[in-house]
Amino acid sequence: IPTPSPSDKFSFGLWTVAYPGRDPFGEPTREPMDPIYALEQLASLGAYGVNFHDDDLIPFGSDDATRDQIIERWKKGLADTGLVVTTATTNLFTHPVFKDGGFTSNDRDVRRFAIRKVMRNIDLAAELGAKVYVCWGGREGAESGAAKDIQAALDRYREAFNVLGEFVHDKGYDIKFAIEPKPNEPRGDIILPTIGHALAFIETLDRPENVGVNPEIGHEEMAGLNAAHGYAQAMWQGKLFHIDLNGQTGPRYDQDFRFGVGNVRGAFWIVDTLLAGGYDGPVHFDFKTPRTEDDKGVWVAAKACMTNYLILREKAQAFRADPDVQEALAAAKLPELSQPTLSEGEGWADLEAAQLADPDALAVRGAGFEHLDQLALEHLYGVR
Ligand code: 3MF
Ligand code: MG
Ligand code: MG
Ligand code: MG
Repeated sequence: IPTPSPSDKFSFGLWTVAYPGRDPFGEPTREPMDPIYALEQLASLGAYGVNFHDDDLIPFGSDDATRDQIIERWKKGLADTGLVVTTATTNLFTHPVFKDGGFTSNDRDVRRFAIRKVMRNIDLAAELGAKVYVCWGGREGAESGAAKDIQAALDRYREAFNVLGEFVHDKGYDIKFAIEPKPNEPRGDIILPTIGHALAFIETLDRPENVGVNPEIGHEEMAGLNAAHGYAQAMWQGKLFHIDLNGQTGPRYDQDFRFGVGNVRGAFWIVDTLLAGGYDGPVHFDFKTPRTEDDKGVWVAAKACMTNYLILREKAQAFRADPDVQEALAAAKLPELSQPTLSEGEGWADLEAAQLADPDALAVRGAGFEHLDQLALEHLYGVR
């Protein structure tokens, strides 16, 4: 069984391991977790980095002196454990003030408060060396049609990112933003529900080059989408700034299982896609340990996220290196897909004049995809 090490660049949200097991139907089943204890445990398991919401570390409403004390203690914990702050983010969803959203609340005072809250935590993120600032707009949305003017809300969403982009630029911070799409939960419908919506939105911003996406496997699968395809398009557009890996079994509530469970086959293709695309950012997990587990179970689950990634990484590499697979890829014309459809120097007029292959003859050719996929499954099932 492979062992995680910091060179694998595994990172965890503080909120993931510290999740105490509260759900919409039940009280927490675990005690609140000391953030320093979380750092120590993560480091001992071989993790590389951490990611946190402002409120994960500094309770909402803390006075400045308390805040400073907490930050000093956190910095010491980081230095002692060697963990890196890869990413930071803002909680714009827990406090009741955000019940109708942060950046897109109908209430202008709430929007002003939300942007300020983000600015304050970006200052801290920069101080701690985070390179990516994640924005999950979980409360940006609606339960009913007239409640939200979506075009006006998108104007305000854009305004918020433009102001924050200006802020980061003026302060000279080396920080990029990553928008995390999600289709629903906690709102009935969330704005920027998928990777595609987010990518299109980003192009409307003042500084689109500074904004990418942080797609979560579970969120895409909640929408019935192929998460690996979404990751691939985000990389193709140079926008995969960060990732949230976890497990989900189909379109239902946001399960946040540990990575590698749920849609196992989907997880295999995610890892293969990340390797193929050369993703080199933190390999970040956003999971929740089920509330049936005690503290020991939390660390079993956290470690398993990393172990499962390493297992799938080995399998994806073995799949790509297998001569039978290479033969099957060629038979399935994968290399041909990388050839431009028109030849060098050819234009539409040449195509119009060209002698084409007979479509009926083309139509009878088998694609060979079943053989190829069976080889992948045999690697995944561990018999190759
Ligand atoms: C909710 C999420 C969030 C985001 C986090 C990062 C609380 O479904 O996935 O976790 O990942 O806010 O910004
Ligand atoms: Mg999530
Ligand atoms: Mg989730
Ligand atoms: Mg997430």
